Amino acid sequence: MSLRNRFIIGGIVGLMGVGGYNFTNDKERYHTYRIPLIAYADNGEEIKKSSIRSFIDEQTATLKKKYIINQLPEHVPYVLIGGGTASYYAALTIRAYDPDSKVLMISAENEAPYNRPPLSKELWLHGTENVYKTLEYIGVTGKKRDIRYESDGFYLSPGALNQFEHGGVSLIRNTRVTEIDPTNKEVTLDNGKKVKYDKLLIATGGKPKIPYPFYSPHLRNKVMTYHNVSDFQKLYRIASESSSILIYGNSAAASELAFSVQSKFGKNKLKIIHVFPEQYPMQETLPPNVGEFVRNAIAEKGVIIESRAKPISVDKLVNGKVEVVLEKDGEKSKVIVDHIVIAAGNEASTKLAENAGINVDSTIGAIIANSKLQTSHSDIYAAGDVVAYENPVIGRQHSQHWENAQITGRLAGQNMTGNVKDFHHHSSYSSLFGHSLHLFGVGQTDSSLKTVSVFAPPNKEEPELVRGVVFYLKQNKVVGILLCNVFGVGIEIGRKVISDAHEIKDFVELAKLFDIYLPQNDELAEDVSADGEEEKENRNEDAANAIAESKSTQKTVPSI
Ligand SMILES: Cc1cc2nc3c(=O)[nH]c(=O)nc-3n(C[C@H](O)[C@H](O)[C@H](O)COP(=O)(O)OP(=O)(O)OC[C@H]3O[C@@H](n4cnc5c(N)ncnc54)[C@H](O)[C@@H]3O)c2cc1C
Ligand SMILES: *[C@@H]1O[C@H](CO)[C@@H](O)[C@H](O)[C@H]1NC(C)=O
Ligand SMILES: CC(=O)N[C@H]1CO[C@H](CO)[C@@H](O)[C@@H]1O
Repeated sequence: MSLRNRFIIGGIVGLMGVGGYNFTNDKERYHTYRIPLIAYADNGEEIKKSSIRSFIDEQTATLKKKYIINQLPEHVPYVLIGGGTASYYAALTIRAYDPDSKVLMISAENEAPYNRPPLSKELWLHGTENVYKTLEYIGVTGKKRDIRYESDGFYLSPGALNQFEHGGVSLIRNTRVTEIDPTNKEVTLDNGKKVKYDKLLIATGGKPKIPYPFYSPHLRNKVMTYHNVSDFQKLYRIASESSSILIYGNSAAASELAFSVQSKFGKNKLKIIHVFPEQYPMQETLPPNVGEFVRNAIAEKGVIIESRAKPISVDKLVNGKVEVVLEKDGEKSKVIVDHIVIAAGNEASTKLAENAGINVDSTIGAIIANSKLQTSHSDIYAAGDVVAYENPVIGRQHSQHWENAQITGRLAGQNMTGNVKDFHHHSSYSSLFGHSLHLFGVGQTDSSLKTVSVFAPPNKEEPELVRGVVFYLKQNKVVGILLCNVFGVGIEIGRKVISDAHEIKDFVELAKLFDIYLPQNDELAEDVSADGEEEKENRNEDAANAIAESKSTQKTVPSI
């Protein structure tokens, strides 16, 4: 490597050091970086401007990989396997319930989490000019939409995870989890690295099924499945160059693809042949009449539909085409095409779980979870296409749909945070008695405990309005707090006081944390009027406060 190249790489490293290690944001970083750069290759030749970008991309990718691997924390509280819809919504929900949490997503895919359904619809039908690269389409509202859930900047690099006090979501791409060790609570990645977790989510989705006779190594570059962005890009290229494609399978995605690809490239010379052994499209989910609607819609676009057709054999021909022998109503026929796309449903990716001893339902082919999405191992959850969970009403449920992935992802995420933070232990409640008494309790508000009360003195104008705080104690540590007519952030402060678990000597000082002293102006009036009461008069500010400990001691609180 020449000195000059080393300089360039040094520059990249330097830049990486500055911005909080947020490599995933490097698209933006290039804009600031590109300006004065002249790049030289090893042979000393200048690299032309247009190729600088790819040169840097290449160098960065190598560094990035190395750096990310080195930066991988040894332990991350929440580890999510998979970079699909279920995993994404679990990450969001974990962050919502446990705001400072650190979440690590490990995804076998190149792309950050994205919305899969448009891959067989919108991207073909309403894709923008460079949809192949941008993955953008025009939505129903006429606005440009991107299938990705978040821009790259949303995700922290794994190294940054431990540097940010308030945590975040980190994404490792192009990386598979190869093993789960539930005993040591650790996962192994395909690069050999290991990460420990407190809570683990398996959201590995499914793999496309390849039925006989299409599964054969010698057909590999002629037969493709269809599941992800790279498949979309591959098929887009193939469809733009081919004159015939056979789509095999009777899934919704198969019918959609036949319709969409024919719509997009039918005006070229492309002909789609849609083959399936059933009577009508999407027979597994649709009644016959609706199935016929689908058939008509696809046929109208010019797709040739071969229903009740069973593939017998597939062979590669010398001219690069493939020959498929079909059997239909007892008769054999040959179809010769440029390419074959299989869209015959998915098989859930349960292997990882199975190898870890997690219960899997082998008839359904899915990980078994309870109604909380918890697997047979209490710290391991599962969501999305990969899980069959107990639905209290309908029993064990296995769905391979987007909304199910979203909902189970959210539920699993929420449940995973269940016991993580003290914050959540101190549940709060409120009790209202008209406008005169609003009680808010947090923690253990049990009257058999010793209590200390700090109340504002009675107000002449409103003798009945009490305002104060009660501390519930165990060994002089506050375990519960009751707020009387104290509004605002009092409950949050209460939670903090309980979590801190300090031994308290001066309850008067402690009480000053709460808003129990009457305000100077209209503050209270605003508070209360929000609850329907109009209080505009000034109040008596002399805080000759009284404190009453349950076992008799009386103290006087200084005025404020
Ligand atoms: C073309 C197409 C069209 C669709 N259209 C619709 C539709 O219109 N309506 C609908 O409801 N549903 C539709 N679906 C189904 C829907 O997309 C899925 O139900 C949903 O994506 C499931 O989400 P998931 O997160 O469970 O799994 P996936 O989205 O499959 O994500 C799983 C992720 O895990 C990763 N992974 C797997 N194993 C590992 C490992 N060992 N280590 C690391 N990562 C791993 C995968 O790479 C992937 O990123 C469609 C699916 C496809 C393919
Ligand atoms: C996309 O899915 C195909 C199977 O349809 C698989 O072979 C390929 O590895 C996947 N690519 C990525 C980037 O996940
Ligand atoms: C927060 C939450 O829902 N936690 C639950 C997670 O699942 C276990 C097992 O069902 C429950 O005990 C928790 O209450």
